[in-house]
Amino acid sequence: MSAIWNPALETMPRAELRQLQLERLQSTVNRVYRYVSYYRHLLDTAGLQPEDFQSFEDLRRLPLTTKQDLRNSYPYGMFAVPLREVVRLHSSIGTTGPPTVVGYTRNDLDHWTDLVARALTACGVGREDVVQISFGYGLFTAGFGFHYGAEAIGAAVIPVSSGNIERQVELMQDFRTTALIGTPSQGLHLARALDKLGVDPHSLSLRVGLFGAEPWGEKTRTEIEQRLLLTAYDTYGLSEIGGPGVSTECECRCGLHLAEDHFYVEVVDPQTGETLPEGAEGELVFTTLTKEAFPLLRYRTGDLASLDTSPCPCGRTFARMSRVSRRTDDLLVMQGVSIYPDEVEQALRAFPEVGKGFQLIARREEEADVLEVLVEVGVVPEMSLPALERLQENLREHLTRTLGLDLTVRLVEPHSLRSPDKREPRVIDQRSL
Ligand code: DLL
Repeated sequence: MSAIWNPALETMPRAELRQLQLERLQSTVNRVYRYVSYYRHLLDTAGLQPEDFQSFEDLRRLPLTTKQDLRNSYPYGMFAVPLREVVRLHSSIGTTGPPTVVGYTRNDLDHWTDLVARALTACGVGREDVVQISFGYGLFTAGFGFHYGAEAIGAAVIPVSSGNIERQVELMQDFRTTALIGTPSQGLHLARALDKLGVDPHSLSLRVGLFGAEPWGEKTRTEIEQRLLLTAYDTYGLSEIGGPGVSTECECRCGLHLAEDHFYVEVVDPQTGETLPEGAEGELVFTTLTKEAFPLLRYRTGDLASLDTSPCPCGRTFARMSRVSRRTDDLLVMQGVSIYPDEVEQALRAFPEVGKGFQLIARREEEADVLEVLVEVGVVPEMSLPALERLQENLREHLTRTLGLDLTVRLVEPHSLRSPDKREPRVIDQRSL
């Protein structure tokens, strides 16, 4: 079993952990009541004062905070410190509305670094490793998040960022990369690039990979492991809560350990908002416990998972969450037909000419629901206009038959919906707007 970065905290008895969480919750509530008008208003409306928070039951009396609440406060309305105390800003990828901006104080950055260091250590990455970070650096939290964590554990960091796949392969060969960090799609993309360039994976030094920032499953894990010859771990996070480092698998790979000393996690029924018992699948809801610049109470993620607090062979006592395989906003019901994006993805696999990205857009036109499916064209080969029109019509026929619903298809540019740095939502439901 590999080392534990912060054993005193990561293996703390759960009763002590609860006490620590409660104390940190009380100080967070105090802070947001004083400095964030949105939360002051929320507490006042619920008839709560900060000193009323004596248990997590009291927290549950507050409504959930949503992405829209963050958007309404764009850019700095939810910050709990003045800007002069903020030393870093990141932003989520804007899709339908203004993006969300997250700020970090010096302490926030130190905590974040520590969380990522824990995650890397849990996956067996250490100071002997050469870590290639293939996540984008920039406003996206992933590149910088992993960068500082990897430096903290003393690994040699290659900040290559995303893109330029040939260069990625060259660096893996020349710098003898042992640990690869990126999205699972990039993992597969690299595997294909090795094939194309005729590089034998046995000639590389890869042994471990941390993959996340998008849903993936055991099939993809097996494929990445077999083609890149490494052990692949799932790592989860979201910018609103701080970025990567929120939860990561340990070597047992039986769920992702949540950094519960920094976050209080609930699973709620996405429809009613009611807290669900351990083991039930529902929407993950996070309350930050140590964040100074951008604290959030009961933030609903839209990610579906379940929790498990049973002992883990690795010795960590932090609860484990299941993989996030679906989002609450993923299911689209139209004319009584339930449409899952996974189903569409599978149907599109029959067409080698199309790329990975697609988007379902539901609209209401003259009292009727209509569905438009945007489909990315693949990068190669270049197609003539008549061939594109034929493809579009074939896709329409195939999807109409598979989904049992009339729809239109529109082809869009390669990578315009999905690329290593960009993930448009797979479903946009404009009917309720
Ligand atoms: O993706 C942070 C991150 C970076 C996590 C690197 C892991 C590795 P956002 O851009 O705000 O932040 O996107 C967050 O991506 O709510 C999930 O829906 C999805 N997501 C992130 N990690 C996973 C994962 C980063 N391991 C949103 N499995 C989240 C499934 C994931 N979905």
